[in-house]
Amino acid sequence: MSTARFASRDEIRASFSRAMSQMYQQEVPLYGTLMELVAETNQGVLANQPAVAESLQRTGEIERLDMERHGAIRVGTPAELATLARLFAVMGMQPVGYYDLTPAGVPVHSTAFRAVHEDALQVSPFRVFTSLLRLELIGDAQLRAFAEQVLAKRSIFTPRVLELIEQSERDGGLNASDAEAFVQQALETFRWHSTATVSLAEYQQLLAQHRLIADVVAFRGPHINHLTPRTLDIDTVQSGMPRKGITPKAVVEGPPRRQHPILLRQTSFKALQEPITFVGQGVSESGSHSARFGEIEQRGAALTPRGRALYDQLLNVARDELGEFPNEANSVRYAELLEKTFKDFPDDLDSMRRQDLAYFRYFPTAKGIAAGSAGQPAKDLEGLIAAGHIAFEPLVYEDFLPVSAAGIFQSNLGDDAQAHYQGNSNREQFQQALGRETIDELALYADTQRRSLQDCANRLGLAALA
Ligand code: OOG
Ligand code: NI
Repeated sequence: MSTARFASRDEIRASFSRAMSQMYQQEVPLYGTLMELVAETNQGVLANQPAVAESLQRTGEIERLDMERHGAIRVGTPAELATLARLFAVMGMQPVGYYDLTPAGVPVHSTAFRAVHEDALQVSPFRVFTSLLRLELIGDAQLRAFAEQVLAKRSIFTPRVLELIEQSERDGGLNASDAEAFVQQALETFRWHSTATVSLAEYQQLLAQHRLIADVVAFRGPHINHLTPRTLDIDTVQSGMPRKGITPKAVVEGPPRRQHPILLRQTSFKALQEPITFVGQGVSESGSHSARFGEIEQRGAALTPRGRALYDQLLNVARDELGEFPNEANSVRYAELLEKTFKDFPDDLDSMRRQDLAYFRYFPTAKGIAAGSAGQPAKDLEGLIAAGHIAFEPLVYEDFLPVSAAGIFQSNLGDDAQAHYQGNSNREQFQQALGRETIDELALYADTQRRSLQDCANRLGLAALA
């Protein structure tokens, strides 16, 4: 019998996330600068806001704060997406959610690969926002055929990583040294290539169709286009960027600043122009390409379907009233409109919980545990909360927001990228390419909440808690 011990998938993911961060810091020094600014800001918040520090302590999130990040890639074919799903699965990352970006003029649909269980997220919350180019939306049939042909020729995975994926699938995991090799090999898929696979003229044709199409088709692989650390105060980072020589995008995406943050707020700095060698018929031509940028995020409470509906509604009201895309010129007014409309979203945890707007994690308090099963003053959740035997903290939103993602894409693709696509949302087609269904993110939060209630019941000596 085999006594092989497998490396934990969560540890492989943590190690991959560290390796990615190191690679990106070397490749894009401005990302390192951004990391410094985020670390300084987070330290300031922890020192000055004891309540925030306490809450992070209680949920254990303080441990994951420094390793918290997400990245993004864009792939060209269903086969590439399907193999990526298998590669991410080795690290315990599943496709969660479906995001259609075509209404915003970006010809992709996407999912986020991430860990799904709270214990796994605790070890490493690393996520990768992964987009599949919708080639069928390229209007020019000749160019579409060209793009298909170029993509068909490339292999974005090293032969060794393909072997290791198969081995992990066959054996049920990888041992420590194979896991290490896997991380090094997997990294290659996400590396930047300063040499394109097409000529400058071909690149320009692709670019004229859509900047994103050029970004996916003209290169050997799906370079990671940004990595995003998590900050506890995005407004301070946003206003601190210029001091560090970083130019932020005009507005912070997502909800306004609140006492109790919800969902996700994001901002980024513009993509860099980087030198590229294009290869034509026996000639090399110099040019440039812009794809890579830096982003920061502040994560808040995961919302229930009801909370999410309210968020979407209020965001729409603010955007309708603004009457145009948020930009440099209207950014102050946009912030005011958000502030005003979101007054209708309760900003205290008790209301958010009672009105079923957010998901929570429940904890037995020391007092509750000390009371033991005989000493519980109530058998229901509300009674136990009132008695101080159970406390709660909102669950962190682990996912993305389509309107925000579109804003991040747009700010990095340039304003000339506002295209209009007829194609409709096509989750079916995406799942077919992926080779499996995407997971419903709301079900995951509900599961975590339920498990925390069961844990409270167990530790307070009660059968169950509704
Ligand atoms: C992805 C943009 C979306 C986010 O955080 O919402 C994104 C991309 O540009 O490929 O990263
Ligand atoms: Ni991002």
